Amino acid sequence: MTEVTRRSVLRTLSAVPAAGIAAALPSMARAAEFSYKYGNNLPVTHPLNIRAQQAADRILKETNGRVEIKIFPNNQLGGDTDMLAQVRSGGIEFFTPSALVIATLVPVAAINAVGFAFSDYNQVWGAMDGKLGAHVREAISKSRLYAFEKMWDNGFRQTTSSKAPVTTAKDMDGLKIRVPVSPLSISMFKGLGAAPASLQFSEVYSSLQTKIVDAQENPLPIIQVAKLYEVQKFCSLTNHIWDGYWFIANGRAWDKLPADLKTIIARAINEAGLQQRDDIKKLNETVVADLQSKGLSINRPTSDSFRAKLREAGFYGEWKERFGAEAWGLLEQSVGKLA
Ligand code: X2X
Repeated sequence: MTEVTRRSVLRTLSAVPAAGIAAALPSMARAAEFSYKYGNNLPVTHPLNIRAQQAADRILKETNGRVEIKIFPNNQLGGDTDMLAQVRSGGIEFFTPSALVIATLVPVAAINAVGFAFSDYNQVWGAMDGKLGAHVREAISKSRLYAFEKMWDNGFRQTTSSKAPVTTAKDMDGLKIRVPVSPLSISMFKGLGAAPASLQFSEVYSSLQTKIVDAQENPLPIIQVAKLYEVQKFCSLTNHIWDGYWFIANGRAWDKLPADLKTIIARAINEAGLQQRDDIKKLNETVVADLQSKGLSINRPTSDSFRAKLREAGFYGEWKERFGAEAWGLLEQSVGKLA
């Protein structure tokens, strides 16, 4: 602002009664009444960040500047474990943990990640937009967090390695593979005979580069945007877990919001989530060819040997018990009998 305009603004303001000052300012220039931070673990180019930014822009506009959401992508505020602690304490107001990650706090949230449970997206969205998702959201709310209704897509997790392709369960034997900070992932890869290590996503690229681990597992769009193909040679389409992100808010911050603002925010975030699912769906049509062109060698194993190995290891029986009959029953309503 130049001196002249600043002075003329001040002059104008001094002529306005105190209560009218805020109303006299252009709405967007005012400090927002609710200024919120949202942290996540993905690069800005991932559809989750693109759609979240659009939602934040829409929320600012539809609330006439009253609610501003600032996005901190790519682990800028720390790894997942840190961000989960921050959203609980109120250090940040929003976070998108993967189901695997929020399960360190709300164990039943890992139910969608049971190995080889979902065979396609119809099953996934039927369950997560239906009773299973509602069951998980209810459990999340008991931790004083609010989970928005629509889950965002991470994707079906695939296995990459610098050593060799994975064609059957035998190839998992002794494999040093990074998995998220997730008890279910550790249990599953141990069941498959691998040697899994839990690391924050913020450590994945460097740990593959320095060979602390040889392999990792993530959906293809993440392998693409996080450039994991630079430090991996083989990509085996194991489809072993379907993983999604819960968009969550700190419970106190959410409860404080007036109902009309809640409605605007929830609509913008849930609709952005549906668009983000579509983005991933479209990406999935081109991502294999793109990763191949970047030097990844792709193979498509069938799931039989992996399922058999997990059954033999008692994986399904153990997790049925850990999740409880109700959650397991809801999962089986969507995918059929598992164990
Ligand atoms: O950490 C991972 O692998 C990621 C990015 O997929 C999750 O958020 C679980």
